[in-house]
Amino acid sequence: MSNLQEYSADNIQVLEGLEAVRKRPGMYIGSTAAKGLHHLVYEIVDNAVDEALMDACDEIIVTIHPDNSISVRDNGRGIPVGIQAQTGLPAVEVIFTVLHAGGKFGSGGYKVSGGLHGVGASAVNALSEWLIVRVYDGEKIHEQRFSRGPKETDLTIIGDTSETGTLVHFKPDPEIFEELEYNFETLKQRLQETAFLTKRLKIDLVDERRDPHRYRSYKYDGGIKEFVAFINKNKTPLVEEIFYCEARYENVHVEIALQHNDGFIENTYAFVNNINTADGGTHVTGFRAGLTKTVNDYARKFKLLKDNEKNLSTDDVREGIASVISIKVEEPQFESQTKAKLNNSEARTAVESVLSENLAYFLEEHPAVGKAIIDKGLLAARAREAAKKARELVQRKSVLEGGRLPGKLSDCSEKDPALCEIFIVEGDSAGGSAKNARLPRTQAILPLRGKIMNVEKARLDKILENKEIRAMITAFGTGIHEDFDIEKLRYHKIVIMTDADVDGSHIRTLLLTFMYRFMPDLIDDGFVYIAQPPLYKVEKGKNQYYAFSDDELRNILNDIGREGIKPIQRYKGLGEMDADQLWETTMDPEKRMLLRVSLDDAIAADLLFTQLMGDKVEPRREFIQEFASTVRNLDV
Ligand code: 1YM
Repeated sequence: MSNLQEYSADNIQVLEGLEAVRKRPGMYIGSTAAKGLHHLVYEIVDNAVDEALMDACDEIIVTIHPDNSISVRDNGRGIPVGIQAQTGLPAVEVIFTVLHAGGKFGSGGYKVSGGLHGVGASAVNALSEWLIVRVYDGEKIHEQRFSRGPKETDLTIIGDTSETGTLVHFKPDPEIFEELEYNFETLKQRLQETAFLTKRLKIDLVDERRDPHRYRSYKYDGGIKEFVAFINKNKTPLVEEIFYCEARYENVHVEIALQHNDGFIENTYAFVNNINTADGGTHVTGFRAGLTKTVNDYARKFKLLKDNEKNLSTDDVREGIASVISIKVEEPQFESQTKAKLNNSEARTAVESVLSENLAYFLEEHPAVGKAIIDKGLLAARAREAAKKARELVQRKSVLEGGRLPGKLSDCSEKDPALCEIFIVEGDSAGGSAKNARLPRTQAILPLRGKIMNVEKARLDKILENKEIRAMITAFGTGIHEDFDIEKLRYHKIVIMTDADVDGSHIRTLLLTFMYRFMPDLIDDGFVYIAQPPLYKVEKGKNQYYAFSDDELRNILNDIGREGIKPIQRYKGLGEMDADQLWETTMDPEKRMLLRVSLDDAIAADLLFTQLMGDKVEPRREFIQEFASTVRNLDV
């Protein structure tokens, strides 16, 4: 009797727990938009990855079904089906109906703390219209079904099997989520990252919504060493060897891989229990300290730094580095709710010690690598000195000139930045049309001549000598890098207006790279837009129609018929439009379409920019396709 009472009391608690998740989904999975929708998948996959980390599973298959339900199958031991003494229920039922703080359950080891929030399988169940779990125990298949949390069936044997593992199939609840469609690219990226971080684990992604189905399969025997090779894929590595180490220091498991390339940008990705810590933290601090100290010690020991030369700075030794730091700790502490920054102080010591010891050894074994890193660091130190002078010069100049604006800028008269827009226009002739077309009170025009330089391929001092770049920096008013101040932004819409051809898209990309590298907050805060000039003009009688895509052209022609229309005009460049046309189609705030540029996934963006700036064509094409999906449609 008392058992029964306890049982029903537990049961009530269970339902209250799941009800709480449904009432405040945002608290458990961050959002009910696309981000939260994808998060459900990561929660389930992370349980399977935990099984792989215990060496009990080596394959995970994720399937997007035609109804946008998701199934995740692993070949591990299978979630236990035995009755749990505490609750009198099968363990698997408890896993899916009891809210576990931090997803802690089962025995020891480092668990990947489920993506952002680590609330586990029960939260996914609570937020699913239905969920089915199947456990393969090598003899029987056990199945249990749930609906919006509570079970619909008891755990039942539905057949025989020789396999082991777990299958979870769920459909996100339309009562909860605003967005129900899974994005293949988003899942692909995350699963590839997970595969890099869990060496030897094979992860397959199948998209059944398309005919033929789309497949991706990731398996990296080299783990994060292959991650570094991937980051440097389209760059030129300084040396062939990639440094890699793996060790346990007290209770912290540390893995580090790195390789320098001939570029100037640092690409360091840091993970704690497979969570991407975009804002760094103690592990990254330890990495920097260990790297700088080891490289300088090596340089002194082998007389690669002269006695009268200063030590290389941490910035100098990290120029052009691609590195991945992956640590596992039992109780990660994060500075914020978003888990972007690690706080555990033992992580700093662990990473610094493991890196110093192993890198010192590696450099002695590979003197060519040591020499290349130090030569590059010395160049970086010199360039940094020069850049500092160049920057001071730029700043002093703008003060001397009384903050004078670039000569080519046709500024607007309005002083409130929230109302001001600046159009960055390719070429003087288009600049002329735009100048005649604009609203002089709120719209400013900055024409750029020809191509701006590729900021990934030059050092700061050279970049700041470039006229087009200086004109933009002065016009925006914000300064760059550490001097950047968004409060000084003079226009709340920065609109890139380039031709709809290959050159136009190249210039657009260069402009975006420049902004991303020098003023990332401009993009992050949503101030950067891309104008959408039309591709075609169709005229019939007195009516004019503009088409912004081939599809639209087809629709227009279908609607109005082909009879009596004038020859269709294809605009190759902005310069072919007169001021009225440009105003009407592209600049008039009442009618135009603008795309807002958003880079919410920093790691993805960074990899993409890296790909883009390589010398190979194929990754560039991939980039342009993928980038298109990070540019959100926005009517303004
Ligand atoms: C598709 C999702 O959840 N796999 C999975 C989960 C578990 C185990 C194996 C497992 C863990 C342990 C022992 C243990 C979980 N078990 C539990 C609990 N795939 C997926 N595969 N035996 C099996 O941690 O000791 C929670 S998750 F708590 F029941 F053991």
